[in-house]
Order: sequence, then C-alpha cells, then structure tokens
Amino acid sequence: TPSERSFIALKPDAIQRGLIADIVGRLERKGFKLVAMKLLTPSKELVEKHYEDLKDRPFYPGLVAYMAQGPVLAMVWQGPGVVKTVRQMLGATNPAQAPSGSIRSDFFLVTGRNGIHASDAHASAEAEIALWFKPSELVDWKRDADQWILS
Ligand code: DAT
Ligand code: MG
Repeated sequence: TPSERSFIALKPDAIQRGLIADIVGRLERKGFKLVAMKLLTPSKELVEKHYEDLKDRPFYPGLVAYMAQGPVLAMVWQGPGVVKTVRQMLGATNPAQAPSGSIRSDFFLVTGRNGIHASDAHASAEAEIALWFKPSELVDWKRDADQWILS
C-alpha cells in the first residue's frame, strides 16, 4: 500500500563516519517519503527492546553496547513496498555478502559495524515505529512530487 511505512536507523558508526547524507540521499532519491527523523543517543533499555529477538545470541551484549553509544539517526520512511525494497537496498546483514551497489556493500565491511537498520516485515516495522517514536513525531505532509512518483 502507498502508506506502508518502515523504521530505518543509521547506527553510530554511520554517524561517526559522516555517512548521513550519502545514505539518506539514496532513500530520498529512490522516491520514498520521509515522515519522521531524529538524532538521539538511545537508552540501553530502548536498544535492548529493539533487539529483543536476539537477546540469547552471543553477540547481543556487544550489539547493545555499540548501539547505545549513539548517536543513532532514527527515521520513518513511507511508500509502496518500502519494507521489502529498503531491505534490498541494504543488502545482507554481513556487508561482505551484500551485493555490490547495496548500502552495506558500498559503505561497510563487517557485520558488527554494518551501519544501518531497516525493519524486516510490516509487523516489525509498526512495532519499531511505536518503540522509537511518539505518534506526534510523525509528520503528516503532502509532497507535491508524489504526482510524478506515484500513480
Ligand atoms: P539485520 O540487521 O540485517 O536485520 P539481524 O536482525 O539478524 O540482521 O541482526 C541485527 C544486528 O545484529 C545486525 O545488523 C548486526 C548484529 N548481528 C547479527 N548477527 C551477528 C553476528 N553473527 N555477529 C555480530 N553481530 C551480529
Ligand atoms: Mg533484523
């Protein structure tokens, strides 16, 4: 649906390395619509909840520490097929296995510093949006270019 949304976050390594414009620019140029964006240092509790599914994995403590260092650029993007298409734009979790031309392939080297998160399904997207944003932080705006991007 055109109003499908995904939660996308640039991780602390992407911010520290000055990659915000390069990565956000790809999402913007693709045609997806930005509906929320904030830079924050997430609490350990927030990161733990975000990655709750992985809590029994050996890398979980390191993952939580990396993310909670911040800053993280948390975003919500909207558009038809946004969840699946952005996952394709990211490439595999391990940048060494991501197809060339994908974000993780082009900017990152290893799984533990793979720079960007994107929701993997519609249900997780809605849960993650609710975890990271208050409803009032989502901006309802009309984009004039939609007539040239959507039909
Ligand atoms: P993705 O971020 O592609 O959705 P995931 O949900 O399986 O991947 O894991 C979340 C993050 O956890 C991932 O982006 C990086 C980290 N991670 C996953 N597997 C890992 C591993 N084997 N070693 C270290 N970090 C890992
Ligand atoms: Mg995941």
